[in-house]
Amino acid sequence: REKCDNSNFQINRVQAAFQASLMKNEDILLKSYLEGWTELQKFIDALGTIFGFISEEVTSKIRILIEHQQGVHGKEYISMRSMINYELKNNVVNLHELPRDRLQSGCRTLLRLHRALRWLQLFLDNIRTSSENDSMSISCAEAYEQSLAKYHSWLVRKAAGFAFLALPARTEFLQILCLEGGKETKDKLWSAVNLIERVYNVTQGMYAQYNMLELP
Ligand code: 1PW
Repeated sequence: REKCDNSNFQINRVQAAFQASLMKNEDILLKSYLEGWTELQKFIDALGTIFGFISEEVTSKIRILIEHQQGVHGKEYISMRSMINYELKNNVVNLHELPRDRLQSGCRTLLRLHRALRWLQLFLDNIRTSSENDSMSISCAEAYEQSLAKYHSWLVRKAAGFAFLALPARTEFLQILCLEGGKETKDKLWSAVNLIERVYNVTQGMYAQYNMLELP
């Protein structure tokens, strides 16, 4: 049995970070958003080395955004809206073709995390409503089909499909994630899922407003 301490994934911390990321004016604080993702990454890492390519992809996207935040224009990367305004005004965003710059735009990078966040939201919700004999592989695959899969190439979809097959049965799965199966866990998942959905909707609204939902 896994030892669960402060270094493990904690759904409470996901909830706290995304809560803190919601600003008053329909905007998202990037620092807290990335903290939420860092905690979600512990979730992904707990699932084993076969999820390594997914974890690395998340690391690389988070790193790009942090690099922008620490760069000379860092103060423009405080919130999602300030980032979008800055990058659009200064032609940082490539609207028509795949970026060739070493440091890709914050906008297209965050859009990838945003799409993946829907997957996690749906998967966490599937975990919440699951019962004893439900397959976590199927829960995960269903969430993926409903969200991120449509943005991925055939090869990535295949690789993801193989990784999902390696997910353990529910009891072990919950232990690995340091989640008890009871009502308390379900309540925590419920509030985290709701918060993620609110953050997702604010982000989605902003990208729609700036017509950037399809950024290459
Ligand atoms: C079971 C846990 C579920 C957590 C899923 C959250 C992370 C999803 C990351 C999937 C990564 C798959 C491999 C990379 C794909 C990239 O091509 C793709 N990135 C994402 C995050 O979808 C698109 O990024 P790109 O190639 O346009 O820079």
